[in-house]
Amino acid sequence: EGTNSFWQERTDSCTMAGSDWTCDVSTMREWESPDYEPSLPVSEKSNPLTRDIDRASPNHIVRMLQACDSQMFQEEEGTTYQRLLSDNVVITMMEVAERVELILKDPQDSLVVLSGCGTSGRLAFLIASTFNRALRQLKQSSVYSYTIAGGDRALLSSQEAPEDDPILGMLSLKKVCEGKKRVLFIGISCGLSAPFVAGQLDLCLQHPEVYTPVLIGFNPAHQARDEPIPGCTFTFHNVVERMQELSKSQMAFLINPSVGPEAISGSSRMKGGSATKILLEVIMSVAHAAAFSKTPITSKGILQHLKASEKTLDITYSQTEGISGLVEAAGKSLRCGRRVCYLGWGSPAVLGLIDASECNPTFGAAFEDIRGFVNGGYRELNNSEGPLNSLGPEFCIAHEDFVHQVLPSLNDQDTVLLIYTHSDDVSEVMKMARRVREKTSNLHAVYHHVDGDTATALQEDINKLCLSTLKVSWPSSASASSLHMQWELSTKLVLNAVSTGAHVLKGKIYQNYMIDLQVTNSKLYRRATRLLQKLSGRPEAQCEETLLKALYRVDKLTPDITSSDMTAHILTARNTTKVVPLALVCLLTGCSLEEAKSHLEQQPIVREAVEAFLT
Ligand code: S6P
Repeated sequence: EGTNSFWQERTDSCTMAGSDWTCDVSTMREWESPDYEPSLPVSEKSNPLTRDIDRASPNHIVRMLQACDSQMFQEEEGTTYQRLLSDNVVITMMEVAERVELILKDPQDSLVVLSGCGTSGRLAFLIASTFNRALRQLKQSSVYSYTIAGGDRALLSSQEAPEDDPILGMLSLKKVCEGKKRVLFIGISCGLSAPFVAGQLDLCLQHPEVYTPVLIGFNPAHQARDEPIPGCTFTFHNVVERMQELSKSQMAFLINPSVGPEAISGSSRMKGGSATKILLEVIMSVAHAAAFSKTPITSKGILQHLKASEKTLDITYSQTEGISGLVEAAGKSLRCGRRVCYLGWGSPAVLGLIDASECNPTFGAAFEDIRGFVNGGYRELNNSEGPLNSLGPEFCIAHEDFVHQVLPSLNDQDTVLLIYTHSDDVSEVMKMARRVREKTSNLHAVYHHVDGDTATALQEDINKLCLSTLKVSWPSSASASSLHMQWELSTKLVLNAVSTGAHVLKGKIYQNYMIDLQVTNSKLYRRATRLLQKLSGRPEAQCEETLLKALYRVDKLTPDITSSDMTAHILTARNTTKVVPLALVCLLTGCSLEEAKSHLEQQPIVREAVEAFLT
């Protein structure tokens, strides 16, 4: 009965698709109530704003994402959660910036290491690269380094398993810090959950004479993950508690504002990633200004930078129509099994690589579905392990690779998106636009320029070749470096909207949950079990059992399976598909795995498969 009323509820809310979507203040703040999904940390809660995103139009999808993103900058109300603009957060940002400044002024034997898993690691890389480049321009030596779970291949592809490995984290940190006497370690884990980062923080706590640990995440400290880590005596939560104690004497720092639940539940690549980028860029920018242009680090300065990021959101989302058009085009391509390509120039292009790489773990997409390419390939990326082409086609990221691997097979059903700025070589963009146009008319552009800059004849020609151009104008008063960071954040928001929206339109999302998630690490395994519980209303034990049956493709669990640990299950999950949708169909209908499978083959959109089965 529970099941039926659940599906009934879904049908009732269909009307929303035809109505105009608006959001009121109470929906914006609903997640903050202590009664709202109390067992879940903020980063895993479902966002009330996007409950019906699965049935929304492209325009509504974009407006929902805008509303979700704007939650990042909501003021603190009451004492439930500290926010990005809260005093405590700003003060800790100042303290960390002062530590960075010290290292910048005396870089000998010192290092600032940024680290994380998945998107958090990719942003660690991006930010380390940006500020090392700034140092090179000032003829200063580099002080930034990064580690990412799974190494550089994880910059471009999903490597979810190393996230569970605290020893790997610890060893990779030791390796980059060899010979250093002073290290400021910045660990990023949006959910305060990744064992890889916990292992690194633990190393720092054990060697305070060298390491000062900083943790960036978006849950309150008490919501840090408290699940035992195999082979370790500590949990993430223990590490956070130790850091809290040390933070009183500024021997450790915790920056963990809440930014509200993600638009797609748990998809921390979105707000988690954006907030990481904003926080760290503000910290590094004010530290650089203090070290090299004698601008003291003040809370006012930090707040000004944060407000500038909020403005970046406003400027980007003032183009709702244009972004919706891109979402629609990309959605159409994915729905008919065709592809979306981001072809970019300069650092915004790297955001294209990152966005594309996240579609596999987030939506179970194939690497061909959404791909990113950057002009200059690995030369532009400048990652520490160098070119990775030999690892396979998904690691081929240069425009030449696009021309050889993808261009010949393109047609009008594929969407190609050019991403460039007024500081790029527009004749190069034109050349590429012409080549693409020979194969598909479905060509679009995202173009960043500064106010007052008039379009050249060449730019007009590019616009004519494109079906649509999203022209984003930025204030000419901004410095070159802050302009680049704004372009990057803006590109991130647009592309996150495109890839998320397109997968929503493809039918990959149920309410605001990704059902077809891959169960390739412990966080995702727990999320999958919880999702099955929520959607089927069945007890946890039954849901986990059904999950395992779907994962091992058996109708009865063998003693071998039941006696294996989660690590073994996760390894098996790497080679199986549709695990959670199959389990859900079995749970809701009581059918066998074979029946569920044939059902999903006929109707790959899970919601419709189950609805068809029930009626
Ligand atoms: C999430 C993304 C994941 C996460 C990774 C790290 O959208 O696909 O790869 O970035 O799991 O998460 P966290 O919470 O440690 O930053």
